[in-house]
Amino acid sequence: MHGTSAALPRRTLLTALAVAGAAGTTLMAGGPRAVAATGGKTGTGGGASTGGGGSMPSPGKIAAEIRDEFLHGWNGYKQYAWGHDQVLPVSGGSNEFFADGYPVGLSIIEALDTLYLLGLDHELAIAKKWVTTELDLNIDADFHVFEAIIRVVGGLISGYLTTRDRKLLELAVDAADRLMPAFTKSPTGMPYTQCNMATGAVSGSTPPLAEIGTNILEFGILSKLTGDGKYYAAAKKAFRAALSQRSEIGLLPTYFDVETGRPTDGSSQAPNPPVDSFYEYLWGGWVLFGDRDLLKWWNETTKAILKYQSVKVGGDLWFRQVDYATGAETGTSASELGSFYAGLLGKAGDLTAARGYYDGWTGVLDRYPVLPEEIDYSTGKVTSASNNLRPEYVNSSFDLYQTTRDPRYRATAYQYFVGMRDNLRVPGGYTIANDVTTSPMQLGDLTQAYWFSENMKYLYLTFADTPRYDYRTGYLSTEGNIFRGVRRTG
Ligand code: DMJ
Repeated sequence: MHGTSAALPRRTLLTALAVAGAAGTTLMAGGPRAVAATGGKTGTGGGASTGGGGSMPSPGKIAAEIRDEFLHGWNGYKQYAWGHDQVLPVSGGSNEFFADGYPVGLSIIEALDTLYLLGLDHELAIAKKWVTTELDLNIDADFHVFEAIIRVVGGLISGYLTTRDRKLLELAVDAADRLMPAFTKSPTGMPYTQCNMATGAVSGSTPPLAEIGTNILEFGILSKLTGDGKYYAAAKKAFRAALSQRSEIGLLPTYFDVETGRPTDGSSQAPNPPVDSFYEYLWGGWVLFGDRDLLKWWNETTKAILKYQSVKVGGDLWFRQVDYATGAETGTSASELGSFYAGLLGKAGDLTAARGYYDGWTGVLDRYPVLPEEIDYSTGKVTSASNNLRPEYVNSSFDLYQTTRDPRYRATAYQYFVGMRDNLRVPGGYTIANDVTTSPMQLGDLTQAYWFSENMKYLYLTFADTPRYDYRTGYLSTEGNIFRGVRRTG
């Protein structure tokens, strides 16, 4: 059933569907939901029911299971790929994420703060030693600016915040300084997509929104830690340049020419990639830095997205693609990467929309225990059947559990964990899947480096009650890096 076109069962209550706040109605088929599938409306103390109808261990026991599974993946990386960017856990090989032949130990950088939060201090010492003695970013190769900021700069910052080893901060500053030409050489301040880490040569002049705006958390923290405002100023200038291009109805398109500042397409794809974290960082920047411009931009753009793009399907909420100038529908696809947006909406106070969107994705999880990369929410069909070990759904589970303490978010996070463990665990760690619609699933051969920073951290923090994290004030980046809420006790 590769790329299955088998329509998902229709809900009995699939009737009138309203485009929230916009005129007109559209008929959509909702994803399926086994009755009581989110099951977590029960408590999570010993033996609560799960989405799959089984029983759920206590939170402490689940946290211990998650920690063990993290170690399983970590040990696979150590055995087969130490010092390389990513492990191929099936074949026992490795690959580099940024540039062939130029490893930066990306999985180690991504794991640093997770190792701290999970209390794996011996492993943290080994990881930190490798980074502080081996990592040299003077690399004559093009790095993807967005990825390098969220993964390398962000991983080094959270590594510093959890260990207080100043060498990690120095490395974070070094990485950011090597990437700064992408911003400073741009006539508009919107960053180029690629930057040579040794020479500062830039290329790639039409980035999407996510690549323009997903940097103010990393750069803002660096400005705070170094006292040099240039990082924050560069990030905010990029935001301002993009936001100046909003249409009269308040929406943004997806791609921009950094040299003219003008859009190169006309479709608003929020909250899907490649715009997703642009909006996440408006909200996060307000929370972390109290910048009222960012709050205003968040409020204005979110209002427009909800008005023109949200679509009610039964009790669920989805987001359609629209012409950014007119609001006319251009597509009905939903990327798993967009599922983080439920948690973001919840954190920002719109729990109705957050629940509706989360419930939509939970319906897909009930059908496919490992989420497919993309569906068409209007038909329920899977349009991309692979899974890249994605963390976004459980990112939302974590955020919504922190926000509401509703046990159903723990139950569905456990459902996600069990689905991943039952299907993507291999002797060398955890792997991506080529097709989640087959049984058994067709597996690929890669542990994404972000698995060490995101999936297992969101899961662990959802169930553990670690004294190392301040659950009240904590804030994680789009890559799951801890930027606020580190507690140095315990
Ligand atoms: C991660 O690098 C980050 O979560 C990013 O925001 C989106 N893509 C991956 C995970 O899917």
